[in-house]
This record gives sequence, structure tokens and C-alpha cells, in this order.
Amino acid sequence: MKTREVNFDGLVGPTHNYGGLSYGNVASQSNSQLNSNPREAALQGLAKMKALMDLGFTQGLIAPQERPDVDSLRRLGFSGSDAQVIEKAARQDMPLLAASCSASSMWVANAATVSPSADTHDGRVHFTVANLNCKYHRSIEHPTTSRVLQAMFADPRYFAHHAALPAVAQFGDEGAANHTRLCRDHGQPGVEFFVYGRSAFDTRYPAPQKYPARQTLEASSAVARLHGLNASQVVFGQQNPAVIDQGVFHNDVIAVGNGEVLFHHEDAFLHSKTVLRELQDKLARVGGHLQAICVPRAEVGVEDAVRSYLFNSQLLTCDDGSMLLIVPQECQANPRVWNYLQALLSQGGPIRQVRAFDLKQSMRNGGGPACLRLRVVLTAQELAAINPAVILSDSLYGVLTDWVAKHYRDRMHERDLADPQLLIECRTALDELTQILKLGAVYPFQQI
Ligand code: SUG
Repeated sequence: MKTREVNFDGLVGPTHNYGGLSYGNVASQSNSQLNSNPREAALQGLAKMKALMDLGFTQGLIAPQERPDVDSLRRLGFSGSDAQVIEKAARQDMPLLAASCSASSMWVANAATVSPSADTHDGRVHFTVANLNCKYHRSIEHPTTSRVLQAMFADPRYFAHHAALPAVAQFGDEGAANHTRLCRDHGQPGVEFFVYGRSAFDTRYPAPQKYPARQTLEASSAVARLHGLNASQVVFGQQNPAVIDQGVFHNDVIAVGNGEVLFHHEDAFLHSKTVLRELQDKLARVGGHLQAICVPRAEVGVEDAVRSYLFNSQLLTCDDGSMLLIVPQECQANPRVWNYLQALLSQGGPIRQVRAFDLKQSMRNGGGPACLRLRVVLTAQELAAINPAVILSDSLYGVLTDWVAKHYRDRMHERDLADPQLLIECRTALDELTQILKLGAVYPFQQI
């Protein structure tokens, strides 16, 4: 069996809500305080996973996290029983309670950066969990993310896990959302493309004026070092600060790569020509030929890209070598984007098919198809070494949809977060999930 890319999607957690927590993420800010539907959100995500499985792709999933995060609230000075902690936080600092309740771990493109064994110094798959240091509600994800990933990729002969980078803004790390791998074939050595928003230590680099640049050059460099990547196979490129200021808070909102293809907006990168030339040269050294598909701003503006999430798509290689683009339905609703996609398909390039999915619940918080998945390239041996219970099958899909129907609410608003019953519901659901996915005790409430 060939080496393949496996997509592990984040399962949406029971507290999914619109907290307006992400300054710089246009959808999160503009949908703040809307009613959410956690059940529908989880089912939309599962439907995408199932559809990709039905198309013949190996599909995995990553468990959600325990929320409200009462341990974090305790660290911030709220005391008493769990119910009292929640009640005090709701009374004294509602934004903090909302941040402690976010189901943001669903966007697993931010869970970690992953380098396949073909690229690393010791021939193992390397994971560095992202510190997500730019936003408090995301910065509390990585301890549980580490435990969950280690419960999935447990065998140290094949998998190496690195702790999150130091928890300071200078090492702000957003994981795979700012990392793309280009290669001739998934099993061959590839070029790892790290896209950063700013340099923390070198003031000569430009930076956005309005919104934060979440990923630093220093963080990207540290991850490349930790993974033992050869300098001849790594490219660092800076995101265009002007597009960050238009709401492109992660590089995966403006570019996506797969195989030899880099699908990107004309305004995605600073010094675009130089970056693309370096990618082309380094890819050529490992036997590949870069195929950059540049979307001109005259056809699709940055605003359209941000609203439709055209680039937050999954670019997947089908069995016949052609590529399939998985986009959110918002692309279909935008005539400029949809016309562009129709024209792209008719050109006979590498992208031959487009499929649109309804992911509205996640999209309203700025999370499209690409945000919801973590890509892990695995050889047949490595795939055989992972925890098989996290790989989707028809029967697991059935079990999980029943599990969602049993445990998830169909409506959530900020005021519901103060209900101590929500924590009990979440723990009950996750306790059952750890058994379904055979994860062991990965959650704080399960630690003794
Ligand atoms: O970090 N939204 C997430 C969206 C992450 C998207 N991921 C990628 N582009 N890979 C974020 O901004 C909003 C939560 C809220 O407002 O309730 C949020 O966290």
C-alpha cells in the first residue's frame, strides 16, 4: 500500500458557540452572540468526513476538549466547587467564561505542525503542538491536544511528539494552518513551506498595522529545527501584512498546497516571486515540478476570498492522480468565486473536481474545510501503528452520529455557558467518547 495523506478532522465539541473571541477573524467578530447549534455543527463536520471516506480517502478524527475549562478558571483565581467556579466566572468576568467554553479545538489545522517521516532527520513522523499563543481561548488547548495526539500516534518507533513552544507572543505558533508541504509524491521527500506573519526579533520585517500576525518567523524556524528538517527542503515565506489586515489571520485563508500544486491568491505572500522561485528550485531538487495556480485579484478580490473561504479548501489527490477541491458552500454563493472555479475546471489543469460542503456552523466562526482537518502523511507501516479506533468507518460514523444526538444541545447562546449542567453534559459525553475512540484518560477530569 502506498504512502498516503490522512486527514484527521476535529470533531466539534458540545459547547460550540459564537463568542466573538478572535479579533482579526472577520467571521468570529461579525457573528458574535448569534445562537449556535452544537449538534448541527458536529453533524456537518461528520458528514464531510463521511463523504470523503465514501470517496475512498482514509479519514480520521480528533476528539474535542473538556469545556468549560474549569482548571484554567481556577488558575485565574476562581475557586470553590466546579459549579461555583463557573457561577463566579459568569458573574465577575463573562468574557473569560466564554473563552473557557470555546469549542475552538475543532479547528485542528491549528492543533500541530506535522512533518512526515520522509522529511525528518530520524525517519519518524514529527508533531509539534501549537501554543496558539495569540488568543487566550486557543492557548489553553495544547495540553489536552498533546495527550490526544499521543493517544492516537503512540508508538515511539514511528512518532515523535514535541511540546508546545514557549508561551510568549514572540513564539506565537498556529500549527499547520501556516505550513504546507509540496512534493512529487506523498511518500517522497518534500519541501516544507512555513509561512509566518512577522518576525518577533528582527524589526526590519514589516508587520500588519491593524490585526495581529499570529505566527512568527522564530516559531516557524523552531518547529523546522525540532523536526530535523534539512535546510535544502525548507522554505520560509512571509505572509503579506496587508492581507492579514483584511482578515487573513492564517495563511490557509489565502493559500493551500498539495503534491506539486500551490493554489494561492495573487496577494498572499510578500516578495511572492522570490518565494515561489525558491519553492520551485527546492522542489526540483527532490524531483518535483512546482505548479503554482495564482488567483488574480482582478478575478477574486481578497475580500471575496475571506468571505467565501475559497482557499480554506482541501486539495486532495484522487487515485487517478487528479485533484479534488473541497470548498465550503459559501464559495457557491459567491458568483465571482464560483465563476472562477468553473473557469479553473475547464482549463484542464491539475484540479479536476470541486465539491461544496455545508459547514455553516463552523464557518460562522471562521473555520472552513481546511481549518477542520490536520493532515498527516503516513506510510502503510505508520498507518498500521496508529490507534485504529480513530479511523472513520461506516459503523464508527453511525456510533458517532448517535453519540452526538444523545449528548449535544441544538441551541447555545452565551447565557447558556453559565449553566453548570453544561460541564456535566460535556464530561459525560467525553467519557463515553474516550471509550469509543479508545483514547484512555486524556481529559483533565479523568486524571487522578
Ligand atoms: O482561531 N475561530 C478560530 C478559527 C480557526 C480557523 N483555523 C484555520 N484557519 N486553520 C480562530 O480564530 C472563534 C471562536 C469564537 O469567536 O467563538 C475562533 O476561535
